[in-house]
Amino acid sequence: MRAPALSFVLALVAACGGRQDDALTTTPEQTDQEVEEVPVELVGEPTCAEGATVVQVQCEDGAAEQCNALDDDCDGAIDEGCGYETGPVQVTVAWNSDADLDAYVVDPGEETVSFQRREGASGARMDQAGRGACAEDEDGGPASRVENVFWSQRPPAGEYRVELHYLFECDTEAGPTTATVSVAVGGRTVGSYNLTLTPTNRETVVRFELR
Ligand SMILES: [Ca+2]
Ligand SMILES: [Ca+2]
Repeated sequence: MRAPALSFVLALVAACGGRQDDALTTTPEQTDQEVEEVPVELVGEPTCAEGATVVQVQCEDGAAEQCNALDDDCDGAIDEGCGYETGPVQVTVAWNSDADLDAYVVDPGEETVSFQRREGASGARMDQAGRGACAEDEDGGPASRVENVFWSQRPPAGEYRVELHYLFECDTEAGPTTATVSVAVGGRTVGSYNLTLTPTNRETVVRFELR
C-alpha cells in the first residue's frame, strides 16, 4: 500500500456538459495485470452520448489505483490490480450507489455482452458483474459496483457502443446513480464518461470505432 498522500485523483468534466464529478473510489484487492500486445487502433475519438459528460482524469504517477473505472496512476490501464482483466479493448463501469446497474457492450456485429451473456464470438468476455446491494454474497466487496468487459483477442473493426441499464435499487433508496464508463484500447485509456441514471433507465453512454 502506498502512502495516502500519493493517492491523488481529481476528475473534471470537459465536454458534453459542465458539471464537475468526483471520482468513485473503492480499494483494489490484487495487483499486476498485463495488456496483451495486439495491434488494435481507435478511429478518431469516442463519441459521448447525449446526457453523458466527459471526465478528464487528472491522474498522478505513482498514485494508488482505485477500483473506480478510472486510470488513477496515469499508466493508461483502468483499475489494474482490482481482480478483473484487460486486453486489446477494455470497458469498465463503476457507480456510486448500492443500486444494481448493468453494462451492455455491443460489438460491430450487434452482438451484446452483459451479465446475461458473458462471452461473445468476437472474443469479448464480462469477467466482473457487480450487483450493488442485490447480491452481496456473490459479488460483494470492492468490485460490487463495477462491471468489466474485455477482449482476449483482437476485436473486429467497426463501431462499438456501451449502454447502461439501471435494473434495481436493491431494496435501498439509491435513487439517481452516477456511473463512470472508461474505455481502453491497446492498454491506453481513450476516454472516461459519466452518466446519471434513474431507476429503470437504459441509455447509451459512449460509442467508439476500431480499425
Ligand atoms: Ca492505471
Ligand atoms: Ca482506477
